[in-house]
Amino acid sequence: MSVRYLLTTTALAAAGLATSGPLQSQTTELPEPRGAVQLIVAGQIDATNQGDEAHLDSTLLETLPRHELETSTSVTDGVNHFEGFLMRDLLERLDAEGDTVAALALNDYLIEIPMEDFHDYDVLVADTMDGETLSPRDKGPLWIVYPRDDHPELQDIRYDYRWVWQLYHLEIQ
Ligand SMILES: Nc1nc2c(c(=O)[nH]1)N[C@H]1C(S)=C(S)[C@@H](COP(=O)(O)O)O[C@H]1N2
Ligand SMILES: [Mo]
Repeated sequence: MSVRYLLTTTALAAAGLATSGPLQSQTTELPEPRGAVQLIVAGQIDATNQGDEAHLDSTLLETLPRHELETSTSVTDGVNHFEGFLMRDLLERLDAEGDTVAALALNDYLIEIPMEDFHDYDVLVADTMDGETLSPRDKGPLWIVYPRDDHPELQDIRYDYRWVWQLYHLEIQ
């Protein structure tokens, strides 16, 4: 590969031209996944790396600011300590715009979540609980966790539905 080729593609990519066709608006840079894809985000996003979708591996997800949350859940005993990233930070990273996030799990569970949840609350996409990496056998690899102990209104069945475990696909609508 020549230096000239590299410079040209870099300049085109920087200008947002390398991947956009005539009808496509400028896309935000997002690296290609190198490891196993943990989460796919589709729909109304600007940052993409596979067609119209963002395919996110752990390396990319780890670039999002880490957050911690202590809360009880409706499916475990006592208070658990979760770590992960905020849904809000992910949606901002991908330039997502929409009213609804449809969250799909490995077991085909599907629920639509209003976008305002992620602005109103620090909703976590957790990858660890009590210091252990969440495995697909135990609510992992990703679990949507609401700060339910901090907000009484979240202690409601309407929100329990939105605690999607084994999360693997989001569609912004
Ligand atoms: N992946 C996945 N997440 C899910 C579900 C499911 O079936 N699969 N059930 C939802 C529902 S209906 C509720 S009320 C909460 C708590 O589920 P549980 O109390 O039935 O265990 O998790 C939600 N998250
Ligand atoms: Mo439920």
